[in-house]
Amino acid sequence: MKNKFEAVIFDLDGVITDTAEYHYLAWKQLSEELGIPLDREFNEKLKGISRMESLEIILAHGDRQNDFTQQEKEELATKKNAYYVELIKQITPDDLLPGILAFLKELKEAQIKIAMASMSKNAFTVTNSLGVMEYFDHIVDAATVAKSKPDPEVFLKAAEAISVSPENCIGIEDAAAGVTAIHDAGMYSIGIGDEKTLGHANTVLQSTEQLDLKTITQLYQTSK
Ligand code: B16
Ligand code: MG
Repeated sequence: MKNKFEAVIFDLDGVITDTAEYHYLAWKQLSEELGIPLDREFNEKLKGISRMESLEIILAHGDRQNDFTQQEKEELATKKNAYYVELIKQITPDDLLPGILAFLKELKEAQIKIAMASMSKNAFTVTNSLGVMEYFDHIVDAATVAKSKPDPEVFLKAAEAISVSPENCIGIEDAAAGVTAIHDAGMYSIGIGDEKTLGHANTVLQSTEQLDLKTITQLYQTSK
């Protein structure tokens, strides 16, 4: 049996809070202005993907990838962010997903390190509004990450900052690209959501409510 894990590295959007929905609404508003249809199924492709890369995926989907200069693309991304920033103004501690606060408290008490690996440049603002900043030993600044998920960079940066080797970390993600990033970082992965999109995770839980120390310790220690 494996030793105990030493750290949990959380994704933000879709794991700690449901900002994934706000990202979707903001992209939908922008894409409607561009005459590109966007639905929830297509939106799955954008989860965990950086702002500029998400825009490229949407433009390609509408066959409009060659219609804009780089500067115009940057303006479009800024516009989407303005819609998003407006939506996240409503966030309060009530927007923590079920079970997350209790889980953070449990980890803290057990002296397990806690970090965040989000691609969002709004991660600090959102975490602050949720009132859980004090639980995190480190939050990776997305502006310092060169390669978006599914690249493992953001998870490796988080582990390095808290001085825990990747094999002693558990990563938690709601996005397919995020689960791939955790694997390629050499960590144990827990997917939150649908088995169909997250089947490559070591474990899939339907809801954050199922996250507790006893369960994940058992899952991690009995894994290969
Ligand atoms: P921003 P995560 C990701 O956050 C989101 O899943 C993705 O939809 C978003 O485009 C990306 O952050 C960048 O966010 O535009 O706020 O910088 O899931 O890695 O926490
Ligand atoms: Mg996410």
